[in-house]
Amino acid sequence: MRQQAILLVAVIFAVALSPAMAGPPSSRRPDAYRVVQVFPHDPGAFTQGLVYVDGHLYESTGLNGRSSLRLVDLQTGRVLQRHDLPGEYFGEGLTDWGNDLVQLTWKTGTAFIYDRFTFAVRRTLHYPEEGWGLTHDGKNLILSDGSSVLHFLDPDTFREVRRISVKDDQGRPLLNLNELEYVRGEIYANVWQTNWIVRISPRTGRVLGWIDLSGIMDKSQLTDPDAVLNGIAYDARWDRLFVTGKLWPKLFEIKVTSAAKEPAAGEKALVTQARRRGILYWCLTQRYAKLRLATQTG
Ligand SMILES: [Ca+2]
Repeated sequence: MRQQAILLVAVIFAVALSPAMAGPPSSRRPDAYRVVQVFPHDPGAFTQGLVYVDGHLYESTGLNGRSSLRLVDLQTGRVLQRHDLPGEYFGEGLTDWGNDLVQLTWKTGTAFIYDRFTFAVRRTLHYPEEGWGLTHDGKNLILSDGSSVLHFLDPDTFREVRRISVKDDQGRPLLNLNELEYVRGEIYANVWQTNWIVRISPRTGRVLGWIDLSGIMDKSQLTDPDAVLNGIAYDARWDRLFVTGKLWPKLFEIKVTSAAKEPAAGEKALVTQARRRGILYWCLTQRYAKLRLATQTG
């Protein structure tokens, strides 16, 4: 009997702590969105990083021997400027920092710092994790490593300043956080091998909402199993959000039109609790009124 009880507790713990990959990343309804414009995108670009700065679209591509840093013409998808990485490097996340661009590599622990205009390598920095996605909040660089952890780094040294663990609303770690973008005070992250972008609180790591982009790209145009959603860029000046995928022939400007209306499970419980309290308060006031009436008439 005791063994059964221990087993039951172990199962409950295992379920509670299991990574959130089986279902959607939140019990909330996904945010609604609409496609504003569709642009061409190089179907040979294994997109690992995407960033829009001062009217310029920059892209980092991966795979050994095919990794590059690119300046891309948004309207035509044409590559206007390109720097190829040596074959031992697998390009990953990309962000701007002042007049620089910072590009991660996957397993080599090397970040390349480029002059944003000439693509000349100014210096290299090193980090202990795998490099997946990269963005910044104006103060720190924010790095994903394929786990549920986001690392906040000193942009000059890559020293870790703090970290957050991203959890779904069941408290389970949300793994495979990939390409990142800092958008109006939130971190947007692609979840690798899904059609989801999650919106994360930079302070707590809580998932604030999510966008389900299933169906945005006609999958009949994709042949490679690695051709998954990956690439978020934000034009802060004109409030435009761009998304694409690895080897996708299209890049989309989308507008997230509404946050989920459906309250989360926790919020539902609060509403129910408030309603119960309201009913209890109403009953007590009715009872009090009757007692007063009885006292006065008696
Ligand atoms: Ca990005």
